[in-house]
Amino acid sequence: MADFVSRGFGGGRRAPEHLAKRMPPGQYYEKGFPVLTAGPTPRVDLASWTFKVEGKVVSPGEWSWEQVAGLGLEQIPCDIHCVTKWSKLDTSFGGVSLDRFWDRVEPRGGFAVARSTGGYTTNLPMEDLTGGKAWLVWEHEGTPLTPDHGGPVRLLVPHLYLWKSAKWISQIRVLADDYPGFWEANGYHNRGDPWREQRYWND
Ligand SMILES: Nc1nc2c(c(=O)[nH]1)N[C@H]1C(S)=C(S)[C@@H](COP(=O)(O)O)O[C@H]1N2
Ligand SMILES: [Mo]
Repeated sequence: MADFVSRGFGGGRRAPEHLAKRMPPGQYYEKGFPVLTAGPTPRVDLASWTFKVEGKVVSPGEWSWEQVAGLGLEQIPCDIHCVTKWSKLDTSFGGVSLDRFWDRVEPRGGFAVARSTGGYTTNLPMEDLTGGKAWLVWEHEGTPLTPDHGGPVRLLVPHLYLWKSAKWISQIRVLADDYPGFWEANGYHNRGDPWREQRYWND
């Protein structure tokens, strides 16, 4: 089916029929990659950037860019869903599973807060960050992640709304208790499962 046939009028764009089952409720089909950032895009210098994993872990870790990139480059085909209602299907990122970091630090808490250069935070249960469901990524569709999309390195948790995928990530802190991040403290749902339409705190 040609693209124009599936484009509705009045804003709500529908996915091509063969992709319809991959659209969570209330989402529209977006072919572009919109930018959504609260505040300015920070400059991250890879030479001094590090990724830290701290908190309730057996051995805290800090990795330089060379060390992160040295863990390998996995291609991650996925669909992404923004709480502002766009979904981008059949896209891909390149990066490394967070499981590689968990193997080294041995987490001992059930929750985590991801923190970005610039101060953005988002909270997730460890269940959503383990078992091949979350990555540090630095490529999008085969090219380096641009600064507006969180480059050089961002978190990717595609099974949850995209506000959980912290751009310009610098740290993950493992915790015994759950503490809301930036949007979660400002009315967004604590977990953010797009298939359950967990957009706002009372959804
Ligand atoms: N550091 C940081 N990460 C962030 C944000 C932000 O403002 N700062 N916005 C979040 C939100 S609300 C969304 S929808 C996605 C948007 O990612 P994109 O701009 O690459 O589409 O990034 C998330 N990660
Ligand atoms: Mo968002």
